[in-house]
Amino acid sequence: MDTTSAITIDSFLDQADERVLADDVLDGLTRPFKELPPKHFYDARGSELFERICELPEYYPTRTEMQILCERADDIIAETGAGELVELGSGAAEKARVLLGAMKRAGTLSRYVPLDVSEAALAESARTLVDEYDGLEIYGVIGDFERHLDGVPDSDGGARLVALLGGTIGNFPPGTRRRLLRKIGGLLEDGDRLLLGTDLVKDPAVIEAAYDDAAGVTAEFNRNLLSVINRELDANFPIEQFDHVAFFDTDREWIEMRLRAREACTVEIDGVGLTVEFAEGEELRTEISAKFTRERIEADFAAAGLALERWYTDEDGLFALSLARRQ
Ligand code: SAH
Ligand code: AVI
Repeated sequence: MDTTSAITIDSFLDQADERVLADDVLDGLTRPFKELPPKHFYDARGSELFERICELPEYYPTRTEMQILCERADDIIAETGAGELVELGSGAAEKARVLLGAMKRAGTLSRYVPLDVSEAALAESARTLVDEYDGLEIYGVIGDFERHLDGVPDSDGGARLVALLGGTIGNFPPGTRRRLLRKIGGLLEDGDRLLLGTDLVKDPAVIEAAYDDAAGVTAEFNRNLLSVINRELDANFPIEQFDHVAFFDTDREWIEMRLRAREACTVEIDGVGLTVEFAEGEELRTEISAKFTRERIEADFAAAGLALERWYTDEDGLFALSLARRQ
């Protein structure tokens, strides 16, 4: 554990966790349809590329969620009385800044608990925030929110807000999503609230443009997954031979990102002793990003033992923030 003045950072990622990438690769690349979980995008370069995605004109979720938060943060803090913010998948913590500002104005601000797999993003954001908010205590958790929610410290006594923003919940398929929401609900005591950001169903062309931008940043972000595997598992993916693919599945109402092999190739992944064949045109699924309706969110909450209390959206109905409590 690393403690400097107001910042404590606790890491739950150790050597056993290096095996997680190895196991996911071994598992995902030997399936009949190749697939890898999106959490492996976020090494230091992947986190930087995600920050660039957030600035793209086509990628509406970040600026829309930010706009809703800026308009509603004071209401959310007045409604919840929260003084502690626990943020899962905190990234650069830009949105936390808005909520912490509202807590400061309300006179409740006490502690920020970011949790992220990306050590680089977490350490950098903690340094910036502690300089900005006098007296703020930061307890950072480097870990995987699917496995390390136990690493979140007990509440500091006041009401707390647990946030999962950016639409990250949409990166999980329905069953995993509900299990994760149930586990997150376990962090809530009476009076605590969950703040969940979700992207909403809309014109597929708008969604597809957001995941296939003209500048090619999302394509680079997608291919970065192969760089992570090459570096961490001593593999030889010919990265530039893989094309970025993004399409909206209208039945499932999610967008999929894939990487398509332009030519047949054989990849050696020495770190797991695996040889993988890709046929010409074969695709590897790297991410799903589900788009929601209010009904779907209410159903997911009910299945996870949560109840929707407040629903905040923008005037174009692009994105929503839901405030929920334990049932
Ligand atoms: N909340 C920020 C960042 C969203 S990007 C925003 O709204 O802009 C998703 C973030 O979640 C990244 O910082 C990534 O490193 C983190 N992340 C993804 N999967 C994770 C997991 N399983 N456990 C912990 N963090 C995860
Ligand atoms: C982090 N997550 C919610 C982003 C999303 O929109 O699903 C990741 C992303 N993938 C491509 N662009 C952004």
